[in-house]
Amino acid sequence: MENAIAVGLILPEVTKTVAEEHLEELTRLIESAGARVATTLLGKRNAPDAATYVGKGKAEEIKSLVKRHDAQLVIFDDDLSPAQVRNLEKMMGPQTKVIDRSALILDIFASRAKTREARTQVELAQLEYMLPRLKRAWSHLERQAGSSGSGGAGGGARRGVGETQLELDRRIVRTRIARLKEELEKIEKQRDTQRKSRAAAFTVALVGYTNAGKSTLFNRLTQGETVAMDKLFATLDSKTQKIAHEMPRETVMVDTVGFIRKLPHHLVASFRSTMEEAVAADLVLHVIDASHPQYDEQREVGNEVLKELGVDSANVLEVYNKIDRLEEHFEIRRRDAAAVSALTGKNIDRLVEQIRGRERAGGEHVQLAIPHAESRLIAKLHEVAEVYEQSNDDDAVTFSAWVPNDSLHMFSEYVLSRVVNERRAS
Ligand SMILES: Nc1nc2c(ncn2[C@@H]2O[C@H](COP(=O)(O)OP(=O)(O)OP(=O)(O)O)[C@@H](O)[C@H]2O)c(=O)[nH]1
Ligand SMILES: [Mg+2]
Repeated sequence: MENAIAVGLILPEVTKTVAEEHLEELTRLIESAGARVATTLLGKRNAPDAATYVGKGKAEEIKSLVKRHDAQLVIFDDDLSPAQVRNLEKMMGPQTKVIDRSALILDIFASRAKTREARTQVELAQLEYMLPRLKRAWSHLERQAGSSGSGGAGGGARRGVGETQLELDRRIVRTRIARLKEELEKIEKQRDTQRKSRAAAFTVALVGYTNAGKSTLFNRLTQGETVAMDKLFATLDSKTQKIAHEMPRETVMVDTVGFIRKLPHHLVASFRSTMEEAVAADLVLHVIDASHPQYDEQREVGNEVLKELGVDSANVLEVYNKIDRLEEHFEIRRRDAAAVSALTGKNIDRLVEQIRGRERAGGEHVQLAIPHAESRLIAKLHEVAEVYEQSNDDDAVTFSAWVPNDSLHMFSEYVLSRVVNERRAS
């Protein structure tokens, strides 16, 4: 296992406590990546140093810590410029790698990515991160770009006249980036098709800070077996499963990748297609670890990402999780919120009731009689609604169905009666 030194900086805009907590999070990230944190170091400055980020004195201090702890990695809690990385690596010596928070997160994502979609997204983010930092030949990339796919514009390692090695490297990376983007577009189309096939179902997406308990809650509500771990970014792929409770409509849950503060910009962009699941959901459960000292900051990070993705806040329900860890009663100030323990199951029935309430508000249970001649409309009903019962009369088909509000107008002339406040019979 590699030894790492975690480095942070207290800048005027943050307090010492906050900086310490951020460094604590960095430590968890490093451990999640599979390295050991030998020691941490927190500097204090009015502004980052252009050459070394922490300043020359602190950099010397890091160097002696590297020696003392035999560290192979020095990891900074903020993004470093390519020049800062170069200067610091030169100081630390050839045995020590200097990386920043973004590179670390990209590493974790790369090691967790299992599906084609996640792998494509991570590779894209890595290349976008790498592009401005290229300085010498990337022979492994050359091989990748040359071997994947046939022909294509600029593919392979043909060097143009007067092109320097660096220009060539950049061209190879750009070509690969373009290909990955095409690939992602294809995957996104497939996802769209899958989503349309679930159009009649009510979809509930779980989003929130990493380690908040999304997968645990997913398992609790679906009786599924998604991996939940006390590790940051345990889940990378969104996963869908039917909810295991009785609902007015067919209801599916979607588990998604977690957020973290200062998430590398490229990563957010690359994981957009995965996160689209949250945007398309009828209801978004924003899971917050109420037992975390920074849960408020984590909630804010979640809100920012949701805003960036264009999720309507009216569709969001805040779920304060891990209340089993709290000694006092957890007071929720908002009405559209819940306080639960995904682990023990406390208040889960209440949460399910809240989800049900949202579902009920989103449509109506109606009895319909549609003439046989209206075969298109009947097909439409099967597409947008959940049909509970259906029977054939001489001149019409009668239905008992759940119809979402935005589709009701299509069927209004055939409504026989509305069923109020009755649970699904089956
Ligand atoms: N005490 C307690 N622990 C919980 C609860 N819910 C989840 N956990 C624990 O918190 C850790 C993270 O849970 P996950 O469900 O993997 O969290 P996640 O939000 O899916 O995390 P990522 O996939 O990494 O974003 C695990 O060790 C869970 O056992 C809870 O209600 N109470
Ligand atoms: Mg998870």
